[in-house]
Amino acid sequence: MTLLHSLSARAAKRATRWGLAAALLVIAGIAAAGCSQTETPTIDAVLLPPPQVPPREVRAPARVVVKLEAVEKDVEIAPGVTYTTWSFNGTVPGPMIRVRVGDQVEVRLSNAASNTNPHSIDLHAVNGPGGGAGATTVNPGEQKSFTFQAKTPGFYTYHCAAGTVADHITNGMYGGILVEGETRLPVVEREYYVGQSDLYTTGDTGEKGKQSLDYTKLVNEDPTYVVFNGNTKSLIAENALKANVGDHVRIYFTDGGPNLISSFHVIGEIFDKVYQYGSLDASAQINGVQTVLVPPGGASIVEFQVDVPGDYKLVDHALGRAGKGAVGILRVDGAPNPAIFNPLNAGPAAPATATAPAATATPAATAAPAGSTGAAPAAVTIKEDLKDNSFSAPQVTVAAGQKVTFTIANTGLLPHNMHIADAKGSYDGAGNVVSSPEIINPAKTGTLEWTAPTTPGTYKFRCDVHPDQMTGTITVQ
Ligand SMILES: [Cu+2]
Repeated sequence: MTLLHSLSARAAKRATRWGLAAALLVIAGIAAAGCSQTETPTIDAVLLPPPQVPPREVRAPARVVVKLEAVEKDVEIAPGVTYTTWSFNGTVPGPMIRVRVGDQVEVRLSNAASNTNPHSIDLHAVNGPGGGAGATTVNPGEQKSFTFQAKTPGFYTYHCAAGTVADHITNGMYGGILVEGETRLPVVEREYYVGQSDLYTTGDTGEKGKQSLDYTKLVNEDPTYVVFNGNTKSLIAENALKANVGDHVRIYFTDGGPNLISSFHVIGEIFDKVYQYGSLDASAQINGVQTVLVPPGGASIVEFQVDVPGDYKLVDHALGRAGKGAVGILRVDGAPNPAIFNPLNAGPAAPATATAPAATATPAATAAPAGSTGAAPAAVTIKEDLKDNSFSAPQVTVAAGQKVTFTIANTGLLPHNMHIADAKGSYDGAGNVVSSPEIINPAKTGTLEWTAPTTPGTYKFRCDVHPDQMTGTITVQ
């Protein structure tokens, strides 16, 4: 209307020059040109891979085009474990969609001809049959679309509703859509998007190689993996979420399921505000919450300010699931804040990266000095605890030619392993040795047999799950 008014005003000015009849012709021409199209702009939804959140926009209602593609591809869901995921736009969860109340949302779903299954989308933000599933059921090679009006503010799940539905969701076809109200959510320093889902593979947890869907486990609700953002590594090590001390963090959390209710918790934080069930109605907002329940096909928005630096774990507080992958990290950088948190038993202030004292192997009393008699030194056993995320003995000293057995206990909440590089420092080359089992789940133990080379030198080891944080060296004397 604004455009029409201003053009009309200009036309009226011209009327004083050209005469009323000419002005009326100009106005009629504007009306015939279809002014309503210029009133409601068409924009493409910004779609980003998780954990990214589309940018906050303050704008009038628009026609928002959401371009989604069903993707079927093999990905790694845990170290060394591959699985054929089905997804929206190639990520699990699919991209977060951000619209506002009053938008006409046009959802376009295409299914590549190279795919093998029909797919569809049911958005819980829709008022209409199937949430759009019927209107978007596409066979390989097809594209379909529908529009809906975003009516009720909130953060909602979307998912594929083809097949037996549960199989399409567990394979990765779910995501979240935010419908903001007239009043936008306040600006915060950090916004993240996290989805939880449960996977059911033919092999056991951690079993290497290509895995496929186990329908019996699926219907018995006996998951092999419970993960954030599609795999066990999405939010740990170099993929950790980041914030600085003082930041307000908002997490849009959706539970795709298909089966498990999430007890979402951030260890060491209290949610300052929770939008229960993802509702943006004022009545749904509660303050000071430790753990939120998020049902499959549901969502929540949590907000908290971080006061103290360190690593904060994102978990489903049904903590048996941590061993199945449901762990993420929020890494907070900044100055210590002893008024809020002050570890009194830590002794004098130490750098955050201080390592544990070197563990020196204690060989059998009769061990001969290496090289003195030509006899190999006696075998030794060295204990390594895997913590989140460090080795209890990051520096080890052994004799040349010595046989070493590492006994390894995972005392943390995350899966870890121990992997010794070869003489050239390679974790792939000849002579590298990895623990058995290759991935040691929380509360589990493993071993690693290694014979020190006869040449003195330094040998690297690491955890393959946390290669940047969990490292150590073996000095061979
Ligand atoms: Cu599907």
